[in-house]
Amino acid sequence: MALEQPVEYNHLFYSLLFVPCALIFVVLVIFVQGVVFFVRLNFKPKKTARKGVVLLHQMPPNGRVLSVSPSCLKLETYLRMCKIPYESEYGFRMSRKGKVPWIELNEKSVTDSNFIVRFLNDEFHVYPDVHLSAEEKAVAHTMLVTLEENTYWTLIYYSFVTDIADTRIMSPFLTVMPFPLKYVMSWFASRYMQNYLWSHGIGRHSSEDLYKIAEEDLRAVSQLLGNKKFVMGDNPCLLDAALFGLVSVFIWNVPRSPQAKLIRSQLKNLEQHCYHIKEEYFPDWDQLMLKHKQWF
Ligand SMILES: N[C@@H](CCC(=O)N[C@@H](CS)C(=O)NCC(=O)O)C(=O)O
Repeated sequence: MALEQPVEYNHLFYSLLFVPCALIFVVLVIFVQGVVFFVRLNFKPKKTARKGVVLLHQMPPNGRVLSVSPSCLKLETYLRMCKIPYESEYGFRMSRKGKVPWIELNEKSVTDSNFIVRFLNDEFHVYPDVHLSAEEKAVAHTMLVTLEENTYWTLIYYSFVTDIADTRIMSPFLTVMPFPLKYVMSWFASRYMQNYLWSHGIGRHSSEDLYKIAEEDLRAVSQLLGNKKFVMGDNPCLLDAALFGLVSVFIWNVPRSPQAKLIRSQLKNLEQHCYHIKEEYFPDWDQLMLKHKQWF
């Protein structure tokens, strides 16, 4: 005669079985969500570049800024400053160097905003820094490199280490992801960026020291700008585009960051400069943000 198992053993058995089954189910759901998401992302119809018109591949707007990427914003500002005809292709198709922005023009593709600027200067015979003296060019170049290769990484630190919860809300990449994929991907994004920060070196400092570095950079550029309309005088140059790209992302995209708080409280000329550039070159800023809200 078969012995019947006590009822509580059956319960325990099913409860223990439930945990791995639920885990396998969640992993499967995330996997399927990931496959569907990345297939949709890659096969999205792509605009074709028109002859003589720059096709600018860049990150999409997110309702706070026209692009969450300072280098994309810088490049778009430069295109407008120099009146170069262009169209934007929003998305996450990265260049062969694995970054945005990149451009296509007359069957050529160029990557990295600074290489793109050099290429387009020659193609369209526009030289945004032509009015600067040799010494001013040296100062502008040094400041641009400081912002892009140093201060920029403090933005990445804030967005992907200090306040990843806000990044899940504002990143145009993460916001369009379904739950729970969004949480898994934001964890990976944070790890990925922490590796970048570590390799750069800036990620090895304490957050207090790192935000101090940001403060020193921002104070220096604020000092250089002073009461002038543009950083190097009455006329804009590439540095103004780069400064706008970075400061606008700080103050409008991550307003809770220490950098944004510093700008708004003590370095008001940087905020002013931002409004200035926006008014002068982006009268359609709000319309563009609205129009491309549903980029995915
Ligand atoms: N030096 C490059 C920097 C571009 C850059 O860092 N792009 C970021 C967005 S702001 C990017 O594509 N990140 C993706 C990644 O590094 O995987 C330029 O000026 O174009």
